[in-house]
Amino acid sequence: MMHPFTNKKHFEYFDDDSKSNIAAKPKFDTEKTHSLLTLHGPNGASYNFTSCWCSVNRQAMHSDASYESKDATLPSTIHPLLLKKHVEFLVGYTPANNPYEYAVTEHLRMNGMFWSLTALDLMGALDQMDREAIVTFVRDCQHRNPPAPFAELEASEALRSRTVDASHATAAAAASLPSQALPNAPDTNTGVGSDATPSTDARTNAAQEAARQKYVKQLVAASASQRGGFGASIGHDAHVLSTLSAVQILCLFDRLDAIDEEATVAFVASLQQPDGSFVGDVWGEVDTRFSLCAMACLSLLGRLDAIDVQAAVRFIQSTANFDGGFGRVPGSESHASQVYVCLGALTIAGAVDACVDRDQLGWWLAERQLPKSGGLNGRPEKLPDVCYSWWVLSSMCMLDRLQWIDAERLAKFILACQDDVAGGIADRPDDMSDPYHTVFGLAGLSLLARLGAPDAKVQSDQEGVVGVSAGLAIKPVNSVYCLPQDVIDRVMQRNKDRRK
Ligand code: GRG
Repeated sequence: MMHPFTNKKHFEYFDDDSKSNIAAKPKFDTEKTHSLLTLHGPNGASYNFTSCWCSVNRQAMHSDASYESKDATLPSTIHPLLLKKHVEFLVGYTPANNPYEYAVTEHLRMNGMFWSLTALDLMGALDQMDREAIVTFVRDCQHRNPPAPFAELEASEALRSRTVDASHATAAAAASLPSQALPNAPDTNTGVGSDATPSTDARTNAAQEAARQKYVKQLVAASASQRGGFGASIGHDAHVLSTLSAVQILCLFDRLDAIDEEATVAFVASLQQPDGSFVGDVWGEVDTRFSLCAMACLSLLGRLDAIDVQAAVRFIQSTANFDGGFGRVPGSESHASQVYVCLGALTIAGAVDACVDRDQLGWWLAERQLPKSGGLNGRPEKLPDVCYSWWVLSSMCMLDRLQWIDAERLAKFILACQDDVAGGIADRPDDMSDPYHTVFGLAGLSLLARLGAPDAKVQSDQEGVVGVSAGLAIKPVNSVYCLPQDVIDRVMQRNKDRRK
């Protein structure tokens, strides 16, 4: 039977401290809870109700054995931190060893390199990689050349021989097609390559010619606006995410001099919209992720002055929700990873206190810890995942509320996700490890070490370390940029010296 939601009963529950066994949490603020219940967010009352209900259930889970939450089960044996194995795993993550993964992740190459290289640096093993080869690859991913003039493309035989489906002959449709779509534009005779079955009537030569010209113009515009940005791999369209990863990699290797920095700054600044938001690339999607990418990139290059920071802050503020969290765009659901990007951007702008209730958001983030496994999820009622050890903990650091997490239990969860045979860290115990979860698991452990582990005995081979002490075997990580703190110190000093 479903019980109606009765505030009184739940408030009695919260008021009784003996029923809560959540370690190191703040005493529950009944008044705040009440205001949460009665606040009207952009998504309406029922949404508020659901979200608060999750909070209530979270408390109830601790004493009600009949309540089965979505959670992971930890194995009976949890290994200590397997640093050597993780280094071997990442150094050996080559196209030869992983041909399938390598082929299908080309669009993520720059990000993947950032994850692996950062993880290696956090473990003190960056020197095992070929620095010059990597810097050359990154440099080759930058769109450096001015675009070909329209007349040249217009006359190009390859483009002239292409016909374009007349059903796509609108500016809006042309604008929504990525540039790579052009060579594969649907064959007007067979319809191959097109989802639609175009009517023969609609395919007049004039319409096709107009559409083709629009494609070419679009290509020229796209090409022009990509200058200075980085693609995920050589020949890929520029995007603010791969641009940030490229800059982060160059910071790791202290080689920002290898690229055209001014062009990068101009590319990133060109992505800001009049409302302060950022698009990721020429195709126009807006997301608070892109705000962080742009602001982190420009601050690493010492050029935040190239954008309207106040407008960027106002846009991020507009994505705040009634529960204290942030979403992708105004009105979208709070998610821990979006909280990270928004807090990161606000931290860079020095605007956290002006925009955030540290206790309310800190509480929502602490709520992400699951009762059985100790792992963190990204939003209510979802499974734990090692990557949230980064998105949630880094956010709690930025709020100065890291101490609200049960560090020992989270460290145990991260260690339980290690692959003791192949090396690397997975999302959950017994899943397959990968560089993404490896870096965010290690970075999470590094943040946990900030809470201190008084009895820590870091062994000389840096293995055999368990619990929160494991984080002491890893370099301190910066909670905004996800780079080792020594790298950030060096980069910020470089920016200071250049301003002199
Ligand atoms: C500087 C570290 C760094 C990153 C750059 C792009 C970016 C900034 C951050 C990405 C933040 C983000 C949105 C991460 C996605 C995290 C994630 C696992 C999302 C999956 O969502 P669902 O719905 O998973 O598949 P849940 O866990 O909610 O079920």
